[in-house]
Amino acid sequence: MTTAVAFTDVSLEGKTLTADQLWFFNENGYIVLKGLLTPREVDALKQLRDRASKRAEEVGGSFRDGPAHYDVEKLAGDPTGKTLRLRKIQEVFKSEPVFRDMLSQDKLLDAVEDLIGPNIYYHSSKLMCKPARGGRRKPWHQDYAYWATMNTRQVTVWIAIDQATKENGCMQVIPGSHRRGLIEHHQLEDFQIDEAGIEKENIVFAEMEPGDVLIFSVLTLHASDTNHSPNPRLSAIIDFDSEPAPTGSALGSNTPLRSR
Ligand SMILES: O=C(O)CCC(=O)C(=O)O
Repeated sequence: MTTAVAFTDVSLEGKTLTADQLWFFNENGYIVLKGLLTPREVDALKQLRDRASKRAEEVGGSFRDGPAHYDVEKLAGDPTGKTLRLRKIQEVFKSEPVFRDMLSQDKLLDAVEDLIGPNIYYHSSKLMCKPARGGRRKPWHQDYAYWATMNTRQVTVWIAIDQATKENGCMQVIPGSHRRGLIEHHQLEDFQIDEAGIEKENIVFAEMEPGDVLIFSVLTLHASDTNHSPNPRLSAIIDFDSEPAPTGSALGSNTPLRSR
């Protein structure tokens, strides 16, 4: 059952970020906007996760819905080795209207416009479920490394749906790392940088409340730990481009969500 959500429940006043917020982003490569999504919107995304988890259970594993990928993982520490949990939905923007409507709202695009300019294109998206007790870690990386032929004027928008804490694997960022350019990535535990280069004292743990939004440059180094807590850590992720996708690109779009 799809829940109707009133997208007029705008909680952010004004269209654009303040001069202080823009300065902070330029300096640090990230910014946190508190309470951008309403509790009702947060709840609608939780219901999306619950519906998708049920579908994965019925299918008994990972499955596709058009261009979207519903990926399950084995529950860590489960002695039967058989318990599956929905890990993420890749390209969820293309399969779930609730996600698409919520993540292309003006209150989000207004902030994105301030960071990448008035032409905004959808690039890619995920619903990250990070299940309780074992949802896997994401090693240090820059998103740009995954699609390095594109313009670097892109941002990743990461929205906390559940509370994100150190214990359940909140996002971690290295302030100022977006100014280092693209760092070499290798296929190790994942596609990632050599983590010996991470200065632990510089890590900022982005602990967030449901509805808070973290926006970072696609060159900002980030990671998240395993979820050691008894609670899931649901988040919505969407990347926006300032230009149309190059011809033949698997990701991105040629139709702007917003243009001058
Ligand atoms: O949500 C997370 O834990 C990390 C996700 C991430 O960095 C990514 O998918 O590129």
